Amino acid sequence: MRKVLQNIKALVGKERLLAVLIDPDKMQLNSLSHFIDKVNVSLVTHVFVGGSSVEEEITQALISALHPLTNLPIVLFPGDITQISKDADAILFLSLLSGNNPRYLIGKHVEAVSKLRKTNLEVIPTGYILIEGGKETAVQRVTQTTPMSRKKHELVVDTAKAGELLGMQLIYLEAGSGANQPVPLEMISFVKSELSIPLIVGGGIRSKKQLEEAYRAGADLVVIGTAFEEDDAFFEAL
Ligand code: 1GP
Repeated sequence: MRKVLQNIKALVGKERLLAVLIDPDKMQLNSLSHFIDKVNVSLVTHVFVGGSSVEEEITQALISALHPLTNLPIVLFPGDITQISKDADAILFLSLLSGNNPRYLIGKHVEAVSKLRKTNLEVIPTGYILIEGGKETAVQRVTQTTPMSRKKHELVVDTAKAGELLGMQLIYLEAGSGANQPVPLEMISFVKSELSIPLIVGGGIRSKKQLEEAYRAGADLVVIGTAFEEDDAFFEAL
């Protein structure tokens, strides 16, 4: 399937897209089938797979097990090049625009190419912007970068726009997994109004109300991991 981005673009403004994030380090393979049964009958439209530091075989094992269980697009959301699996449908080729660490702006990408060459994955250039979420998150620790201030809307807007002008196909505003505070709604609105590419928002969204607010503010696709991981009933709540 090479149509993940095309489908997202086609659905923007028509359908609210929702990705469940599965961290291979946290998901037990023997719980996967039960979990995916719930995903398949929920509002979820995409399955994202990734974590901040996951060993190679663990991601591969999870994707292999996941593939026969769902028809939803499986999209890699990798924390590192060890998380590239040829059996997913697409990969978010993330450049951490909010940080000034060259390894996460371009370095890891160069390392990834020899692996990507051996796959048929749809590669989606994605500008990834980390926003303060009220606590230190794994992305911050691993990348050794500082998130952008929740108050500097203009700088975040300009960063997202610069990503678009560089040719990114998606912008991802991230408060970090398990964030205390999701990305501010006003910031989502400002960024959305400047972009002509789809906007992904994630991190710290734990209720239906917060999800709806994020969509209303302008998120095209929302990513939720922790709330699904911690509470099975969240699927029904949605
Ligand atoms: C993290 O945006 C995702 O990269 C999801 O965050 O786990 O807080 O839902 P949560």
